[in-house]
Amino acid sequence: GRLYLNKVFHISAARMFELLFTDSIFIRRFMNVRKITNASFTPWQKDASGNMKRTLNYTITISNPLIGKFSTATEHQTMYKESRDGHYLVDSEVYTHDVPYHDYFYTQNHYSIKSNSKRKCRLRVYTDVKYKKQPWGLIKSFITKNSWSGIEDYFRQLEAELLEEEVDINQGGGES
Ligand code: YK8
Repeated sequence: GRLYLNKVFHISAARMFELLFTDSIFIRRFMNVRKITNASFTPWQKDASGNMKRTLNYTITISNPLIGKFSTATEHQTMYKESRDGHYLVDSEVYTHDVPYHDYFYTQNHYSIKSNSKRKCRLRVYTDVKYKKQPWGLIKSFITKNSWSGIEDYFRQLEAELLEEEVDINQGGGES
């Protein structure tokens, strides 16, 4: 896997969780910026093992004309039951349904939001491209290369938007 984001924000851990993993104004706006449309979220629900799960469906806009312009995607998120106020652990699996070779791979993201102090947290995101079946070598490197660049771009922008949100939160009368 690769570490795409590893940064301390002047945002509490609970607030960070809310921004990223609830139907927040922030995430709605971020999806708009990324041209992610038709988003629907199921509510968090406890599964048999005590973890929390939810599913997101959306349409992503792709800038690469070789791949196509849009793809529907499904994201399965699991928040581990070990998560509590100070430390949230969320895994997500993203399946893109309409890109070439979509039945060969998916993306796994590990999010860690760890409280640093009352008003600070560290956000880490690890990502891995996983293969359900082994494609021909050239195809595999094509998938991997295209995935990394798309993922890198996404998390670079997420970091930038979070930095703006951080300014807003810390100017806005300190209700963070
Ligand atoms: C989530 C990883 C791969 C995929 C894409 C696939 C190209 C396939 C190339 C062919 C389009 C929001 C990505 C970037 C779409 C977006 C996904 C996002 C950013 C020719 C073989 C969607 C995080 C996420 C994870 C994986 C990303 C896909 O919250 O290149």
